[in-house]
Amino acid sequence: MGEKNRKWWQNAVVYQIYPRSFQDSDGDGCGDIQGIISRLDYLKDLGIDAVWISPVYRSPQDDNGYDISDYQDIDPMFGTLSDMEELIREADRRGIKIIMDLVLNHTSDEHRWFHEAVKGKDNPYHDYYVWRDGEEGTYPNDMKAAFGGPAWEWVPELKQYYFHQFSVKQPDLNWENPKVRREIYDMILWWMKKGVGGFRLDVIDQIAKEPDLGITSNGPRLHEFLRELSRETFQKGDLITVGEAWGATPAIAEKYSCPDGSEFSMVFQFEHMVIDQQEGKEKWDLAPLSFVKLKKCLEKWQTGLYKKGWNSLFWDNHDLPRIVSRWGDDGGYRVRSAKMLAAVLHGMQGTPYIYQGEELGMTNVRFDSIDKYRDIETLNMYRERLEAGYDEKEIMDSVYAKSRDNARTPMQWNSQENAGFTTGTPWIEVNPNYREINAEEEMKNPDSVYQFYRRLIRLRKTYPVFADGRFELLLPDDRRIFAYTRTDCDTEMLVCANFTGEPAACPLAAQWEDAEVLIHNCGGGFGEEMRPYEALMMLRKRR
Ligand code: TEU
Repeated sequence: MGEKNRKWWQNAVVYQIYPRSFQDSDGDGCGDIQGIISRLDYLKDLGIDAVWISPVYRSPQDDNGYDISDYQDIDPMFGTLSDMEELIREADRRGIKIIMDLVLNHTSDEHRWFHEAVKGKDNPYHDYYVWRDGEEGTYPNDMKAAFGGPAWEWVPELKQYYFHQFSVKQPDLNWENPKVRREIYDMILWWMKKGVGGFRLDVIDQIAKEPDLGITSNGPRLHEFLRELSRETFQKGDLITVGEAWGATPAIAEKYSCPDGSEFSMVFQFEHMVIDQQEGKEKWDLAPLSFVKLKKCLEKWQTGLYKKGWNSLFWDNHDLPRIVSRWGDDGGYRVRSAKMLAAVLHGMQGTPYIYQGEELGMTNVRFDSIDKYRDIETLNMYRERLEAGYDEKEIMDSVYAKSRDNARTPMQWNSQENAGFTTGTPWIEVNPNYREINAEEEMKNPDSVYQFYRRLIRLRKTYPVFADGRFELLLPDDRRIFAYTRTDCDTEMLVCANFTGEPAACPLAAQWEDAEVLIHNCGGGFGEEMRPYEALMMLRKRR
């Protein structure tokens, strides 16, 4: 692609903030916008270019802000609109862009539009949502909501059901209605005027649903809607846009991330994130990670989008368990395995996303009681599975492995009370390991996970091969080693990692004897046997 044609976001590293768990500034136990502002220098030090902030709009917080009741206001728990403007300004001063989270598939049932919509079938806002006539107790069909229960909710006054893919308090918007689309575009333009640098689009592949056909994602009109959305809004600026698309394949992602800019910059795909669950079942139905499958999946995405689209690179977000607990070792090899996972991810082609605390090697949490959990998805699953006769211990094992709250415990800033997150009572308990794992400690320690991420970010900015190089998977069937090369016109880079806690034979060292080591997560050289979780990156001129 070459430096000239590269878009700014193809060289960028993005950091995700889950605002309620990042930094509290006023002692109410919930993170807020002033808290984020107070930590901008930390983000600057890390070296990231943009921050994606999970929703801070006005919301009853049924799904922690993914249920929006006013897109053009800030929820008082996070601050005010003027705090938001200050954040955009202060971030800009440090060369950091702010990416807002757009939830366009649904609103809160407390949104003004929905209040109007339930007033009557002839209300102008009625058709903003998805309705079906019917009788109480007989659902239009058997579709289920993502957070449990039927996807239909009865409104007795209207003798109609409304459709909701998520909680009952998240009614789906009707994208077939051009007025809905216009309202959304105007709202986005309003945020663009405020200087935001981009958008993350929540469950965007589910907007073009066809409930009568049982279709949720990838509906027939999806890309038509997306191209209109992009033309009317994003293309009027130089933004980074990333759609959340659980249902994407590389062929679909080619459309989303087409270099002509007709849709988005890129999407989050999740194929590599469901490899440790039983096929065709729910994420709670645990299965061991198939490592070879993981490598081949990532290879498919790396080669599939090469020169045709663009990948996002991530292990973690606010919906996923912590990667070091999931595929690394959060015990004795925590530091080394967290670095290994970082190296494997950051060496690939695409825009890397770091989820708050990942750069510290933060781990999953194991609360001793379900009462300490807060997430609607976790709590609903717990209740449903208990009723269905599952063993409590088995349910808790699923919670420990996959609950979204694993990622939502407060950011660990220092070893003081509540990890420096709040002076009040945190909305969810802090992970007790904050005394060992925290930012203050890691910023001082040259061998910390934090310093490793910092160096990875700098490497990406130094060597064009990170952005441009062609990906080739080596040793595809090896059950321990994750190795690949990235090659551009004059450079060759090798990323080689032992993905396991056992020593692993690796035939590559001899071929790379003359190369320069860019980064290495343990002492000593690159040998025929890799140590547990050892990882390194090497670079050489092409012969
Ligand atoms: O998540 C989309 C989504 O499909 C999730 O329900 C996902 O399946 C689940 O979290 C996996 O455990 C997005 C947001 O990222 C999530 O936080 C919201 O709850 C959801 O949309 C609804 O807006």
